[in-house]
Amino acid sequence: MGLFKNLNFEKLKSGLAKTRNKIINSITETISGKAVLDEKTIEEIEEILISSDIGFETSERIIEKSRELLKNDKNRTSQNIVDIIKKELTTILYKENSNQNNFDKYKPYVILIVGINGVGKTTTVGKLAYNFKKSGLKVIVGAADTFRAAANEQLDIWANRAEVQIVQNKKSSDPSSVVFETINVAIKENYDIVLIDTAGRLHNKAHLMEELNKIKRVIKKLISYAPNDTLLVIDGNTGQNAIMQADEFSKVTDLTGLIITKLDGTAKGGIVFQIYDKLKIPVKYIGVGEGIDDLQSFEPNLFVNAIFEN
Ligand SMILES: Nc1nc2c(ncn2[C@@H]2O[C@H](COP(=O)(O)OP(=O)(O)OP(=O)(O)O)[C@@H](O)[C@H]2O)c(=O)[nH]1
Ligand SMILES: [Mg+2]
Repeated sequence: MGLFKNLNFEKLKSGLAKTRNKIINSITETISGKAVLDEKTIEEIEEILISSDIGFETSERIIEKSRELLKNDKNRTSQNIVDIIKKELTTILYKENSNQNNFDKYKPYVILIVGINGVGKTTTVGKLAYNFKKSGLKVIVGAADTFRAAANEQLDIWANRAEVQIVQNKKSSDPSSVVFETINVAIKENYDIVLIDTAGRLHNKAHLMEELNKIKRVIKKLISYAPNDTLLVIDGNTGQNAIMQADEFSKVTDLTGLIITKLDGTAKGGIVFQIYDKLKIPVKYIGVGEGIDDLQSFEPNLFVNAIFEN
């Protein structure tokens, strides 16, 4: 059973165009024509990094590191500083790179998708289902968003597009009962992957957060090792607030990874570095468009290259 890897460098590059423009093009403009970098230029670069949502502390550290390495004038060339920034950003992403899934060890492999309202959970479930199906796996999705009336219909459309099975219970207002049914079908009918879509919930609403734990308990009752993954979906446009969302969800449930969506529409893609640096939770997938094929596996090197390469 193979882990799906959806990687398309050109699509990633075009998806990250706004972020690239914000980070690298600004830096390139600042240093262009300067054979040797003075202190003022380095400070300007620091400001660019901070304003790209990489985060204050992370940016400070990168600049400190740069200063250290650029001690003598011979090294203070424009290309050198770009190389250093690139290397530092890559290192941040590799520090927490536990992007190993054991899809082949667990059957069914259960993935619970959580997050606040409107971040792209349902869309991402559709995209994931499509990718897993395409890589030859038997996929079932559970419509556990019983909160919004149109949620069932929306997931149904995605399940059709991805050509996978869906379990929904239009009469029940209890997400746990839909989850129970989905897992049961998955066990009986030998599914490889179970994807559970949940309702958007604000992290400061205690009863909604508690509901997540109930869903998890129900899953565990049927399959003791599951859920294998609890993935928090974050809208890439969110900026600083993304850190808070991840913090709050972590308090009530063990997150195994993040999915950052809508990176195509934002210049704030630098948030991925801040998230890694502060939260130490790996990013598993990123969304770079609304289409079914617009979810990519997160590969640190590729991500950094897509931002740096013109
Ligand atoms: N541009 C872009 N749009 C996206 C991406 N992912 C999701 N969207 C859009 O974001 C909007 C919300 O997506 P949903 O999947 O409904 O979000 P949700 O988290 O399920 O929303 P609730 O269930 O209401 O909490 C839709 O218009 C999606 O098309 C992405 O990677 N890029
Ligand atoms: Mg939804």
